[in-house]
Amino acid sequence: MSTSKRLLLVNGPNLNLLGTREPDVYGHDTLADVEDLVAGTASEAGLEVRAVQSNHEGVLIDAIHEARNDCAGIVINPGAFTHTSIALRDALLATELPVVEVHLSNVHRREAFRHHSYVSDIAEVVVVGAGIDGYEFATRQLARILG
Ligand code: CA2
Repeated sequence: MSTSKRLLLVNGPNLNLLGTREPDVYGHDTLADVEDLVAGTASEAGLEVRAVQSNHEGVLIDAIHEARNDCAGIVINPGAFTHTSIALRDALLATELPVVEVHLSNVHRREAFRHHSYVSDIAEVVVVGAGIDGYEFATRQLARILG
């Protein structure tokens, strides 16, 4: 049985398309690149990673609920659910786990509807606009929080 701590990496809707469309906004890296980067960064800090991406709100909520049992914290890019989902927020709160929110783009430089996040005020750290590097920073921040 492994004794190392695990983090849950959550990527929301449409992030499975990373690297295939809109490279000017989201870059050329793929979701697999993101997951590899987080796994490598977490490993340096002695953490394991479980990664989930879904286009379905309920699937993400179920994965967050499961994290209560065996994860120490959550790195999440909720995609567009950032701006719409009280249900996702409630699920994150219910875990009582530290949350780090990350966005590839600088949402504050985009449309007004992207300026509000249902997650930011319950997150320990929020990272925006750093592209895929933001996931590395987010992972390091979660590792720091977990001590
Ligand atoms: O900047 C981010 O990381 C976002 O969470 C990305 C979401 C967007 O709705 C948020 O406002 C900000 C959209 C993800 C869509 O990802 C795509 C990737 C490649 C091609 C098309 C969409």
